[in-house]
Amino acid sequence: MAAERGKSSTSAAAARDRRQAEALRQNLKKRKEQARARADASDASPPDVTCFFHEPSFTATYLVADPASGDAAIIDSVLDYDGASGRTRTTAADQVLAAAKARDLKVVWILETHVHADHLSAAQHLKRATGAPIGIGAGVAVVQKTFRPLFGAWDLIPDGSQFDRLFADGDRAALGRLTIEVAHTPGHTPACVTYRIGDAIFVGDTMFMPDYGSARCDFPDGDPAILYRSARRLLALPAETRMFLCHDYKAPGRDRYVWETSVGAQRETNIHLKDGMGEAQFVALRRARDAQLTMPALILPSVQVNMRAGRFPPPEADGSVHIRIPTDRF
Ligand SMILES: N[C@@H](CCC(=O)N[C@@H](CS)C(=O)NCC(=O)O)C(=O)O
Ligand SMILES: [Fe+2]
Repeated sequence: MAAERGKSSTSAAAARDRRQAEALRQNLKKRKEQARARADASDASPPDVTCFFHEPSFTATYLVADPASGDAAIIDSVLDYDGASGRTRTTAADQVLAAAKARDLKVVWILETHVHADHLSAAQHLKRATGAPIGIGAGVAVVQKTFRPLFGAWDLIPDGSQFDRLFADGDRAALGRLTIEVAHTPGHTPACVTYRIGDAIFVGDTMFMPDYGSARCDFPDGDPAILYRSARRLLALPAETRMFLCHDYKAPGRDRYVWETSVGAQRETNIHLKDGMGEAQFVALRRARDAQLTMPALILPSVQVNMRAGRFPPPEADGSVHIRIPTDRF
């Protein structure tokens, strides 16, 4: 009898232990969910966004700051480059650095939305000046594999290791008290990403202003059907989400550059991607437009530098640095 009682009280104790362990697990899970909700709520505080528009390449560079901490990110910087002379300057990038300094901001991220094909990135200059890491989408390795043989870039290991951080879809990074959330938004290139910071999204070359439409999809591994799906994903965000573009080319009839719009405005009026535009219609439209476009003036210098995280090809024995232009390849 006594032995029986002992056995049943042991199994009762085991059951109690299990219940307690389960309660602890549930408690921990709830606390994690609450912490995540708090982090998301703090993201509601809008970041300060300043645009620096580089007219020679029609590029919008952004200085994005967390007002609470003073931490900042620079998205899609430009290194001035004169194709005729091969001369580089850091004028545009220095303006961004000066603005950060004047506002006592600490640059903690240098971000690229993609391997740009129309301007050189100033990421290396910014990194030397700030010590901040350079981030890009993890798909950059695909771009490197494609272009390595085309540029004879045999020094380049095509694994993205030239960058400090490779972002996969859904990755998060801190910007002071704000969170940078990364979405893989391919179509223009296979490696394109969008950065969401608070109520703002930096969409790179996906959509352009509502009156201009969308980015071209005729680069290697570009695909209009894939761009359409990336765009629909962005357009599922709240209508009031501020949307910052990487370029503006002034649509016909517009006489000033604009680089900011909203999810709601795009859904209502984007000439390629407003609500109701189907995938097949978009693909046909995009293909027709791409057939008329010439190569960006700086595509050959840009891609070989930008896929190296803004570094130039290695110097020759005498220290001189050369950009390589393949003949009769493109
Ligand atoms: N004319 C510009 C064109 C640059 C260009 O092709 N930009 C791409 C983004 S990297 C694009 O999507 N352009 C759309 C268009 O020109 O309609 C140049 O030569 O730099
Ligand atoms: Fe682009």
